[in-house]
Amino acid sequence: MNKTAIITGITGQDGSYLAELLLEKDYKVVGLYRRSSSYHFERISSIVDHPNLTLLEFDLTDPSVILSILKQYEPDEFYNLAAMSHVGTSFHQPSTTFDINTMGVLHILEGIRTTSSATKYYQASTSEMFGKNYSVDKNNNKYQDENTPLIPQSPYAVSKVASHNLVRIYRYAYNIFATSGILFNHESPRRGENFLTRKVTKYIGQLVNNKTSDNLKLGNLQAYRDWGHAKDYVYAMYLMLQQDVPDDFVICTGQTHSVLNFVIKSFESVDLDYKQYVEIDPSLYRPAEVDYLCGRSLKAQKVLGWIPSTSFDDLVSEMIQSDIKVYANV
Ligand code: NAP
Ligand code: G4F
Repeated sequence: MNKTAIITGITGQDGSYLAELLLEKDYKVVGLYRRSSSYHFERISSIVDHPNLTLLEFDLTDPSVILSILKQYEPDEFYNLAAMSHVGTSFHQPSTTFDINTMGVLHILEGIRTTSSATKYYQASTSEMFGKNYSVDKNNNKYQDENTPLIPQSPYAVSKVASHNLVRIYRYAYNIFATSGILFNHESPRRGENFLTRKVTKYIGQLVNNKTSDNLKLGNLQAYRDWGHAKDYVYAMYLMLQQDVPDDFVICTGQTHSVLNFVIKSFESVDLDYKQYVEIDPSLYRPAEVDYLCGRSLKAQKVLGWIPSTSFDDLVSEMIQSDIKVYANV
């Protein structure tokens, strides 16, 4: 019998890769998307007519539609990837961020508890939850893992800490299979255009094709991020729901690079000097920043058998080449 999985946020970066993965594994996938006044299925264009894919309109802020979908499908697995996922925006729209990222999670957990208690639930938790905090090993290396206490630094991160704790409580109080993946930054050619990596690679794609003469405006270049590939990370989500016991898992590469390093590498890969094109725009600085993220995924390696397969250099190169191609044809 085919398993049934519900994916929220199927139009996003991770949702699109996860849907492809589960369809390859013969799942029946129910992809939930929010209403839009224009077509927004670009990331799922290769699967949109797949016979095992059903697309349904919903909104994470509306509990009634979530409940009725859960009642109708009683899915084996539920991957909640929908979110207001931009950290900078969460400072301008804190209330919306909580409605979607925290109340939305509560609506799903309540729906599972009351109507579909055998469903395995995946929550998209995040390394942003560590905020200012890190652990230090005996060689003075700084890192974050499942035991590092959370000190969130943005409304986004606080909303995700709240939902992370809701998942933990529903797991223990109601015996629901609810797992949180604490994923560090992951990118791809499908990354949203207002996240740092894609903003840079999109600009280079336009520059190389003579489609822009503007400077690239960026904010803080001094923060460090542990960047992996989204395709590797959705495989980790799938593995988490194949376990017998729910738990929390950090997913990361274990290597960290500064934002500046990402910018330098990207421009160098097309033989350009970033200093001639990048301009610092103080309005892009965040009111509070997460300075340093570098994960340790020993638990995921041991329990899930998961390791990342894409290097930082390959990630940069894939994103640059993709955007050069995209803007050659625009
Ligand atoms: P993304 O590309 O921004 O996708 C977010 C998805 O959520 C989109 O499909 C969006 O729909 C949908 N959405 C937003 N508000 C909604 C609402 N009110 N109702 C229904 N759907 C709504 O994000 P991503 O990078 O794929 O990330 C997936 C999840 O992982 C998110 O929860 C994010 O917070 C979390 N996460 C991401 C990373 C990362 O580095 N990418 C790391 C850790 C955790 P539209 O297409 O209509 O906008
Ligand atoms: O690409 P970013 O916006 O990603 P950020 O804030 O790390 O959040 C992403 O990863 C989280 C996991 O840790 C996810 F939970 C979250 O949903 C999202 O996917 O910014 C990366 C860094 C930051 O330090 C930011 O201040 O780049 C810096 N930055 C500098 N200039 C910029 C810019 N970020 C953006 N988005 N735009 C800029 O112009």
